[in-house]
Amino acid sequence: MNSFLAKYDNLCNLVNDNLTNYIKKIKGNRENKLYDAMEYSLLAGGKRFRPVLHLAIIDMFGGDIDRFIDTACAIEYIHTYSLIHDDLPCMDNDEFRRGKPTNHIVFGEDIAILAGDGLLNTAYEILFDFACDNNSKNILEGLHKIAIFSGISGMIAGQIVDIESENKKIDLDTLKYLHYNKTGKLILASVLSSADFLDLDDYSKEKLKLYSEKIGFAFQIADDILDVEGKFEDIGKPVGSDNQNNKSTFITHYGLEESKRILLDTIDSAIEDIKFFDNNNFLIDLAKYVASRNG
Ligand code: GRG
Repeated sequence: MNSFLAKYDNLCNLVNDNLTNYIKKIKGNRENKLYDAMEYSLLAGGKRFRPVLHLAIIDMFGGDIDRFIDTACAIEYIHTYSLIHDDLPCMDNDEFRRGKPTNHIVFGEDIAILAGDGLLNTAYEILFDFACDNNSKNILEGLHKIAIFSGISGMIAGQIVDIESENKKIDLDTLKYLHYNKTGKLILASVLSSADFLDLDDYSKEKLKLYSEKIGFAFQIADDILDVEGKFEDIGKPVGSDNQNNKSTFITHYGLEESKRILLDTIDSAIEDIKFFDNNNFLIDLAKYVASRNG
C-alpha cells in the first residue's frame, strides 16, 4: 500500500473507531430503535472524506489530531444526517446508499427522519462539549463555521435549490450555486474549521479556502461522472440515477469528456494552491484521489 493510502486508512480508522462513542454512551444497554437507525447509517460504510480532510489539515500544520477527533466525528454525523434525509421518499426517494438499503427502507420513514434529526442534534452536542472544554475565540469561530456552512447559508441552501430544480433545465450559474452549497460547503467547513482551530493567519486561510472550494467542485463533477460511468459495487447506489431523476448535472451541461477535462484542470489548480504550504504531500495526493476515485 502506498503511503497516501496508508495514511488515509489510518485517519479513516481513527474516525471509525470513535464514531459511535457518543451514541453508545447515551444508549447504555437499552434497546432503542432510534439509536439503532443512527448507528446503521453511520456504520454503513462511507469514505469519511470530510473528517479525514479535517484531520489532514490539522496534521499538515503539526496539530494534535487526537485533540480534534470529536469535531471530525461531528462533521461525519452532519454528513450522514444529510444523506438519510436526502434519500427519503419526499426528497430523492433512493433505496440504496453506501451499498446497503437506505435508512427509511430498513427502519421506516418516521424513524429515518428522527435518525437524521438525532444525528444532526448529536453533532451539536459533541461540538458544544468541545467548546466547553476549549473555550477560546478561534475555536468558537471554527465551530461557528461548521454550523453556518451546514445550515441555511450552506448545505441546506443548496438542497432547496436542488429540490426546486427538479425536472427543470437549470442554467450553469444555478447548477454551480447548488453544488457549491450542497456539496462544497461541508467540505469547506471541514477545512476552514481546522484552520480556525489552529489559529492560522489570514493568508493561509485564504489559500486553504481556494484549495477546498476547488476540491468541493471537483468532488461533485467526479460524482456526476460516476453516476454515468461508475459501478454499483463501487458507488453503493444505482448507476444512472441523475438521468432517471431528470437532474441537470455537469455532464448534461458540459458533456462527459469536457467534464473530465474540467475535473483534471480543477485538481491541478487546487494542487497549486496547496503547494504554498510545507508538508503538503498528503493534501496533494488527496486532491488527485478526488479525480481518480471510483466510489
Ligand atoms: C437533506 C439538508 C439536506 C441536505 C442533503 C449532501 C446532500 C444534501 C445530499 C447528498 C446527495 C448527494 C449524492 C450529493 C452529491 C455529492 C455527495 C455529497 C455525495 C455523497 O458523499 P460521499 O461520496 O459519500 O462522501 P460517502 O458515502 O462516501 O460518505
